[in-house]
Amino acid sequence: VETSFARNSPLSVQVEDDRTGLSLETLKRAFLDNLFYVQGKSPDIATAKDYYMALAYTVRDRMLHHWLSTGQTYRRTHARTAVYLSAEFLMGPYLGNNLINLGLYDLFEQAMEELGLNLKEIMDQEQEPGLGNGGLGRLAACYLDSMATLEIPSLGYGIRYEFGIFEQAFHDGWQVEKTDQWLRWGNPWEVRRPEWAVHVKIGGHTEGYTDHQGRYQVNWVPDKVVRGIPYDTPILGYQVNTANTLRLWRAESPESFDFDAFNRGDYYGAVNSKIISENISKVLYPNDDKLEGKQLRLEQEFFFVSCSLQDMIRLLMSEGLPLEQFPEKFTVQLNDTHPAVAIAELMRLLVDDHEMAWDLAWEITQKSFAYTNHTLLPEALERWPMYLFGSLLPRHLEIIFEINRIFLDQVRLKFGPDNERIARMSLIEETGGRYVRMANLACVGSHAINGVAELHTELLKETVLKDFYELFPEKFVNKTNGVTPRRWMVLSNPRLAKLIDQHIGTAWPTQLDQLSKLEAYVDDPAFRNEWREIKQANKRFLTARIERLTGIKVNPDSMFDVQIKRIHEYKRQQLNALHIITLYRRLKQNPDLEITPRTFIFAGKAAPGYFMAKLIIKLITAVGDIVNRDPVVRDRLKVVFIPNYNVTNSQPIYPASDLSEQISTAGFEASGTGNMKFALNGSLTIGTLDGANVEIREEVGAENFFLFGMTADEVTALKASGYQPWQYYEENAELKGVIDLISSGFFSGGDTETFKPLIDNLLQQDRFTVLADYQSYIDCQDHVGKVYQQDQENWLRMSILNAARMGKFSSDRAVREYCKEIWHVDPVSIELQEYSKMVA
Ligand code: Z16
Repeated sequence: VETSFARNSPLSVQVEDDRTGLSLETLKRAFLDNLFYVQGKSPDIATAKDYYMALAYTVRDRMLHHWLSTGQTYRRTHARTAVYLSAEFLMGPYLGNNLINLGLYDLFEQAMEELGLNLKEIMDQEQEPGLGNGGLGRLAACYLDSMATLEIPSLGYGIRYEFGIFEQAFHDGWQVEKTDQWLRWGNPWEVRRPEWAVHVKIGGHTEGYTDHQGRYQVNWVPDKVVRGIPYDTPILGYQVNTANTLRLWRAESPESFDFDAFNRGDYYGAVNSKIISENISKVLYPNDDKLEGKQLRLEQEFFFVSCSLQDMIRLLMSEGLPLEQFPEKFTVQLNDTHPAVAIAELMRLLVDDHEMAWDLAWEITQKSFAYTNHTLLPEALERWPMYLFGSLLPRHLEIIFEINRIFLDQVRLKFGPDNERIARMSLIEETGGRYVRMANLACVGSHAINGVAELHTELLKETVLKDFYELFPEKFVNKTNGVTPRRWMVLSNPRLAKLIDQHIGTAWPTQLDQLSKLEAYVDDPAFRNEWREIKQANKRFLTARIERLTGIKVNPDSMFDVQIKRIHEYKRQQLNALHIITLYRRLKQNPDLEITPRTFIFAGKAAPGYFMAKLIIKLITAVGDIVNRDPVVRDRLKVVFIPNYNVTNSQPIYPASDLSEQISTAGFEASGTGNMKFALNGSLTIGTLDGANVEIREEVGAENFFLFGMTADEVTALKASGYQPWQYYEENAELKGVIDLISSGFFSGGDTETFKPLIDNLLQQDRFTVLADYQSYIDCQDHVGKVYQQDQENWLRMSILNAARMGKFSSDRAVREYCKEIWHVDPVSIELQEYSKMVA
């Protein structure tokens, strides 16, 4: 960061409105004031991090009026509130987003420039809170942005992991993980609220007793208590006064516990019990679509759920409302089954702690919760060994048994004594080991159940939740995912946003359907030129970044063919790799072959325990090592793997992409949301009929979408008929050549062992039908290459039409649907309160 201002700028603070004023001079003074009084630095010794912190506080100071006014308004009006319960919130960096939502980006950019500083360089200093794995956590973040923008009273509750998703590096082309230390430099956006701490019980046993009215009650005697401390972050809406709250819980030990041990002279024990308690919020589990049945994970889930429900009850009572009003005050969305234990915990709080009758408590619980499912993969469905569940949550297990008893009677009433159905629907699995089934609990305890794309919701009804659909058809709804255009266009593609502003006005970021007005310019030469220029400029910018991050020089005039997402067999990065090797072999066989120059860009993390995903990464980097250096290729193909994919690193990629790879096996990607970010920024999609791809294609038009591969039904049918992947290998010479080249050790220094597990798996199992879709994919890619090379005018036209027709995929649309059809929550607009009134 430039330091010229350090020499030129005299310090002058103490101006009355320095906390909140918006003039250029005030912003500059406020920044210097925060640098001096908060960071404790004078400009001559300030580091880049100090500038970031000083700027973050300067921005935060301009959010607090919104935040306090919002809280006061919600309390005063007893606003009905949407609560988003999620184990993950993948928020991304706050500084740029808050500046955009405040409408102060340009002003701050200028203020920094006048101080000899560069806003973008300062923004680069932020360590993003990577408190999520991928789509599910990022969806939660987009929904918070949309709820605030739509002025929906809302609260996000989750866990303040000390270590978020690991940082990814490469050694010899293999992924290695490093801990994420996002809190190392402090977090200027959060406020710790110890005054609202709560206690959470864990373990122990239950005791029955008869209360003063002669009623049977249960008392839970835990063997451990942890303290949950809320950390609050304001979530600004775009160009509105609303600032909602994201409340994340940190686990600590209750003072009394440390104190007891300390008094016994057991200093080690006192400190150790503190460490054990703090473990609960220590680290995010890095699995996306696979359950790791660890005790600590169940403790995390219960911990944040219990903290959050206790907090909601406190809020309800602080407004003077009775407990019976819980479902009128709050509607609680369960982001997957991770928080589904909330159903049992609310029952416990109502029945045991507040002595409410079971039937009323159950009515309140069912009215309060709704459940979103994000996957059909059976290995992702949460089920907890019953002994583990019971040892941690003995009272909840009893409650679940009772819910189950009543529920199975209901099943019998409707379907008769169908024992197989009853076994499938029971909240307890009893075939080979006993488990608590969290999806079943979520379905029974919620009034609404949704999938995240039309196809996904239909498949849910036909497969994993079929029995529940037959029992409760009225509960099932679809809510196709969306993404926030503020972060994914305005912030990350400012040049395109400006061009759009100039042609259709500035309402589109909150009314994304207005993008359709761009269709009028699809044949306008000046507009088309600018569209192309912007894509080129974004590609040059990414090119420089790629060289900085990987040392690889790519050609910004080549097609940028991009697949960025978690590495998973069902997402089929290996199919993409087979295509690259196919093109490489063609060039080796015919060096003068006319091919479209392409840069293949990958990014994404593999779960640390997922061997096959790590091997896929190794394959891609190994292919890159060969292809990028081979003189025969003459730089016509390049393969880069951008390390440490996260929100920050993804933001410059979408705007610079030509081709978006959405190539999952049909029926396996619940929705996808990256697919939306690409198309909104003018990339064309090559994809299967999976997840939201289906709806994207419907919107942009089949002629503007590169479709390939089997449908979900065809995949099912192929497997039912006995899929034999090796037959595809034997019958397809080009595919055989590609597979044999990998097997020969060509990409592994002659070693034939490295990729053997991957190849054996493809030839023998191929659960995700890679080989069956290979030819269709290659044909489609050949077509893509031709259009890009030979029909650039048409490509540009398709690019514009894609963006123009993506209005549906705003998270604002998704949130409006949740509000109308599930939550029944209305907007509450916020007037900034006068300070004197706020004190009163
Ligand atoms: C996740 O990100 C998703 C599903 C899941 O079971 C667990 C995690 Cl961490 C993803 C889906 O794979 C993706 O298709 C979907 O778009 C996203 O959740 C948001 O719904």
